[in-house]
Amino acid sequence: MTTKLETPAQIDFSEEVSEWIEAFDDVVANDWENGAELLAALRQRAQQAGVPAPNELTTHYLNTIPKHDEVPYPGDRTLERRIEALIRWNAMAMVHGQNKKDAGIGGHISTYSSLATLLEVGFNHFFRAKYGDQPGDFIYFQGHASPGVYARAYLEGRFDDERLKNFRHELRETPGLSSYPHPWLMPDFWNFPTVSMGIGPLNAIYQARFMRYLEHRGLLKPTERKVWAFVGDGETDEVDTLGAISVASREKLDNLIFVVNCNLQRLDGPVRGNKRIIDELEGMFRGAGWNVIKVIWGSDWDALFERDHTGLLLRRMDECVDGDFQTFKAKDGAYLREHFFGKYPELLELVRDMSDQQLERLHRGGHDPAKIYNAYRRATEHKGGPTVILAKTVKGYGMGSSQARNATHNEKKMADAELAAFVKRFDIPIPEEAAAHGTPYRPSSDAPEIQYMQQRRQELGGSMPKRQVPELNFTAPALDYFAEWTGGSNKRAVSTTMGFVSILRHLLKDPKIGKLIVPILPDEGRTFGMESAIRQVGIYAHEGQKYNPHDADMLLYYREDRDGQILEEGITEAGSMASFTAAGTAYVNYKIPMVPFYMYYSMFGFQRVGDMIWAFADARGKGFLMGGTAGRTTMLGEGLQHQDGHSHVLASTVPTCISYDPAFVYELAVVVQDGIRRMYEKGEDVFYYITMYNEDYAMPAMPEGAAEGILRGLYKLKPANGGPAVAQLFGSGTILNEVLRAQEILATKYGVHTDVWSVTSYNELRREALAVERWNRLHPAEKERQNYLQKTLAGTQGPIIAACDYMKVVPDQLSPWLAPRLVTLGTDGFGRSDNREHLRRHFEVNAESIVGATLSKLSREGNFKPKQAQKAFSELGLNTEAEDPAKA
Ligand SMILES: Cc1ncc(C[n+]2csc(CCOP(=O)(O)OP(=O)(O)O)c2C)c(N)n1
Ligand SMILES: [Mg+2]
Repeated sequence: MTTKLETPAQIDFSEEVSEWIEAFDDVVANDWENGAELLAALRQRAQQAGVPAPNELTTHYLNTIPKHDEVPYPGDRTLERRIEALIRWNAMAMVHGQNKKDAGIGGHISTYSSLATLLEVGFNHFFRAKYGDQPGDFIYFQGHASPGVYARAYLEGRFDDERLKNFRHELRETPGLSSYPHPWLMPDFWNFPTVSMGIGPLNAIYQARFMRYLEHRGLLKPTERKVWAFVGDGETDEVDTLGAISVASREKLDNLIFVVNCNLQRLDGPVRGNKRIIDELEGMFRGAGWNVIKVIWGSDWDALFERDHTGLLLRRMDECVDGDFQTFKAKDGAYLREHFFGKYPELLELVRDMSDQQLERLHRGGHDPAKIYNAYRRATEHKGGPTVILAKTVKGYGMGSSQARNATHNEKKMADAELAAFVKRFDIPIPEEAAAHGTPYRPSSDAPEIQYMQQRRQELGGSMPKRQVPELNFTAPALDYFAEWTGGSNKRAVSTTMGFVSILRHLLKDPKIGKLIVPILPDEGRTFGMESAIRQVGIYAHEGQKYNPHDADMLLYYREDRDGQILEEGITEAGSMASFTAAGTAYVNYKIPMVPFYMYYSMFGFQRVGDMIWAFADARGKGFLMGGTAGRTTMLGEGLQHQDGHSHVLASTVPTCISYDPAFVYELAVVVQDGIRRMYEKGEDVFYYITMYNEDYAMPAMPEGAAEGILRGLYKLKPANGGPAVAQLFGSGTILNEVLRAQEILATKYGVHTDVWSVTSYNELRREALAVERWNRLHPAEKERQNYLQKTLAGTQGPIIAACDYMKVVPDQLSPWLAPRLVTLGTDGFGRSDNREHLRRHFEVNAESIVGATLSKLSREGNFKPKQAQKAFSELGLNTEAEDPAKA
């Protein structure tokens, strides 16, 4: 590209400096790359000479692409303007119409009104629905702009009027349109949930990275596919939005494009009233190594810049803060003349020939298709790293008196007069009366604008967004494939974590599905004993291993590889969750059924990235969350912040999350096998949460016929020996060992015989029981059905003492069907640093406490002498007057 600056430098340089500038201009005119080289050389020289030459991260408040570098707009501007106007109207009509007939149903107009042109240029010229037989670009839409996306789909003929009218009325006869992008609710339409701010951009980064991972591992054909993330400027306040931007540059993700819709406002007010958000973001993204393209001013400003030979116009812009810019758009042209141009007489002179109306219509870059097109073009052609486009827009653009007002975000209804004005301004051929009711309007399918938009989409591969799940063609390994783990550890003391890692390594070696397994770690691999897997399949590193690892001469050295299989994310649970999301939705996005296993400290899972897990479920993600170092008393020594006693409570809140708390490796193997089968062979939209412990003990072999009970959540592990059982003991996770010890003590010391049950999932037992209960409630005239719990426990005697390493509320979930038999022991309260023995005594989940609880309950029921029960507490070394651990 050669460039000749035709305008003189718009700054008052001294004569001497002007000469230098002229020389520089000549160099640039010859070849801009020489210009860049010269500048770099000058900087280096300045540094040698001790002349301060700091790297500037922000540039003037100008478009990054100068006018003379622009290419002409390839589309039909008239037809595209028409299409955009129709979409604007229908987006507004659907929100307005709903609120008119159902006040308070809500919806957002102003986000889309600022975003419309940014999306339309993409839809007409960039967003590809496929690359040959390969899936197309991925678009993360700003969630609150969904009405605009629906309105376009409506014009494309993808929805009928009824569906549009049922926006936010999903429970009516015609399925309505969901408020925001939710694949769960519209599984053939939306791909990516984005409405919880910050989650979209974060997931987009890791999506782009996962795309490269698949390519480098030879699982995906490299294409020009892009990940586009449309982000609100207010949304950049979320740590999730900016927290991982350095990942994108480090990984050289030139398949990633962020478009920040800088309408300068969030919900309550300006994003940066006293500063400029575009400058701030420019500095941050450039500092992080991104290619930054600012799209600030529309083409009509170009003429003013060309005529301004003093540099004053630029100076005036650099003087204003966002609060000013917002006010300029909330007021009229006369105000702009007086308060913006009016500051300098030369600027007033500059716009002397323009009417107030013309001034009012001076566009911002984010509303100018030509500027946007050029930015997108540059972004898609940019190599070596990610691009961010900072597009300046107006919130509530075209919405009359609501435009750029602080209250505009919540604008759902407009006054009849404003609607009429809108229809007139955008030339929508519907009567005023219909406009006031928010009537949708769609020209006939042979209208030139509709033909044009259809043709554009056809050329780009079809409509978007669109979600299509392929046939997975996946055969899960049968249970006997896991015989090594269902057969027990042969008296060797191992943990469920160790058992899992060896299962994982086995899966990784599988000739069929091995390559589909994605182990994900947030710097905890060694804690889980993953060194051998690191050596076995390597850590994914897009540049390979450029250094000689210090442990290269050891068997289990730290191996990084371009086609490494492990995603070692470093210390970022949010980033790891984003990788898990990309991998767990690859079955639909890339049509490759990847099976992710994300291993992490269970304490830093649901409570740390719970919202991302919710979005993962919404996206119909599949895979295994493996909560390691689980249990409030099993994770010894670490104390209050590490000891997890509630992740199962949180797991139960996610409808598609199936959770298990296995005690033995065979239980875990059965769950993993069934999980792979259900998710990938049967295609169920569920995912798994499995807790793993780091306590070593001998793993028994799986009892005959236990598999079904393991999966349903309960099976009898060890029946009473020496007499009929007078009580039932429930145990799960590592605490099952305490329960087994309690069974022994009760029998030998107190002559009390009990059955021991392994409860692998209280959450699943409850769900099944609730479903049966619902059926019974809805069918009072039919024979009452029994749930699995009732059927399994039928005929058992005595109280049920349930102990686990989780909060009591976990087993308490079964109270509706087990009360008054049920007594629960759990780990309510903050963690403590100590060893397991002391922790279990403190939380009253050790064998002795279980014995005490059993005798106490039996005595309350008249089946054991109360005084003897009381005595037992002291015999067992239990302090009955200790502080309640739930409050300690
Ligand atoms: C995590 C989260 N917090 C709060 C909200 C509520 N909320 C919805 S829109 C919005 C303002 C968005 O402002 P911005 O990102 O600038 O988008 P704009 O509508 O201006 O394009 C807020 C706070 C949300 N959706 N998600
Ligand atoms: Mg905003």
